[in-house]
Amino acid sequence: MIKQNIIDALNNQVEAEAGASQLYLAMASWADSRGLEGISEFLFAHSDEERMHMLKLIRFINERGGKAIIPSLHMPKQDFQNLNEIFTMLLDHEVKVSEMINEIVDLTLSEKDYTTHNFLQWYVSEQIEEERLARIILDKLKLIGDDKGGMYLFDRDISTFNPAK
Ligand code: OFO
Repeated sequence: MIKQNIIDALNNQVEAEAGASQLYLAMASWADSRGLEGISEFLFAHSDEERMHMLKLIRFINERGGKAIIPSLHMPKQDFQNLNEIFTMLLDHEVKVSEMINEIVDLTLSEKDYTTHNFLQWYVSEQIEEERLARIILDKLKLIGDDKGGMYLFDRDISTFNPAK
C-alpha cells in the first residue's frame, strides 16, 4: 500500500502539472492573438502535454490505492512582453518542476517505495528533454534579436525543434 506522505507529494505534483498546463495555455493564447501561429501551436501542444503528465499521476495514485486530488485552477499570467519573457518563464518553470520531481524521487528512496521510484523515472527523463528544448529555443531567440525575418522563420520552424516529436 502506498504511504500517505508519498500520495501527498504526488498530489502536490498533480497541482504543479495542472499549473504548468494553465500557464502554457495562457502563453499559447497570447501568441495566437498576435498571429504567431507556429509558436502558439507549439505552446498549445506543450500545455496538452502537461495535462497528460497530470493525468498520468492521477491514474497512478488511484491505481496504487491512494486518492488523487483534483486541484482548483489558478489564473495564470495573461500578458507577456515578448517571446523572450515567455520562454524564460517556461524554462524557469521546468527547472522548478525538475527540482520537485527530484525531491519526490528522494522521498521514494527514503520510504523504500521502489514502485513509485520506478514510475517517476519517466518524469525524470521528460524533464531533461523539456529543459533542453527550452534552452535551445532561448538560444535561438537570442540569435534572432529584433530581426523580423528571423522571427518569421522561427515561427515557421519551431515545430521542428523537438526531435522527440
Ligand atoms: Fe514540463 O513538467 Fe510536466 O512533468
